[in-house]
Amino acid sequence: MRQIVVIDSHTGGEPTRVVLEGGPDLGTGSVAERLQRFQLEHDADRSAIVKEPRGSDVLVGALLVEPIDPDCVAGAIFFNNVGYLGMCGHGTIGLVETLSYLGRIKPGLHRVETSVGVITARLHDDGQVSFENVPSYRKAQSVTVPVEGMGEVTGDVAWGGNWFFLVKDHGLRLELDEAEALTQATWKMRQAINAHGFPEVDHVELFGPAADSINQSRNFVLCPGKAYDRSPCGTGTSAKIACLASDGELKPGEVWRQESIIGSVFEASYRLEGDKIIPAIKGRAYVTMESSLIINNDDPFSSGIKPGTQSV
Ligand code: PYC
Repeated sequence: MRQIVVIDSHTGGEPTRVVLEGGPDLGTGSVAERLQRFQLEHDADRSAIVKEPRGSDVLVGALLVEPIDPDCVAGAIFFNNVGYLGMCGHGTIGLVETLSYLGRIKPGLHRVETSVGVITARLHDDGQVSFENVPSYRKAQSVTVPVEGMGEVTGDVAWGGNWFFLVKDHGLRLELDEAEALTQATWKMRQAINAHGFPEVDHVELFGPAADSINQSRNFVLCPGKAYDRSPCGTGTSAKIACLASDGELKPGEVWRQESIIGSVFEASYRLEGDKIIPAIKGRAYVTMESSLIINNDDPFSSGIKPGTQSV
């Protein structure tokens, strides 16, 4: 019998489970090397921590690891119901809120080591969290792909810490009561973009008009394991910022308010470092639960419900 100590939070509705104690021992090395070890030797723990019956398809895990860089407050490996994430924006905000809840950090700047680079986050006095993401960029503009049952769909392929296919013209209504139809449509778009030269894309992001006129846009984001992001998606908003900057539609320092499918909002902007676009994302997380996961070897679902029996 093992216990894994976790703290759950949500950022704009999207849950994060930070693993404090009892997770796998990944030894030493860079966060990217330890992520590989997690994947190769301890993947059952990923599954036990985030999947049913202890979690759900929408939950993102963040395993706290010792950072190599002594200036970093923590290292973090992000993961979900089907694998590992290079970076996770809502998860970073949830992690900073969790460290603050634990009394490990105070308002100010904090550096976090991820598998794709060091992220600088600020805990604000009012509890909001902002972070500067990894350099983000558009890889391909206006890629047209044939999508089953939808005809041709055109979008951009961009990196914001994860890979996205970003689509503006889709003819779909971005409302929560359409979540099932939006999931099916974006899943087909993902298959189409993967089959047409972009196998790396594992998130699809649809854009439409904001419900609240103080925001610039609303999105729907399909995550790799077929769950949709309840938040506006930090890495997805970074990818969007990279496209807007490349199109000359957003100047450095100008604010873009991105609304999610449930109406939660991230404030985004960017600065230039040479020719690199460095997005900054601001949002708020709330701690929802402190608990210990019990992993009992007699439990047939001690490692979560396996593919084939899961809901995706
Ligand atoms: O906020 O970057 C994000 C994210 C990725 C997947 C779910 N949320």
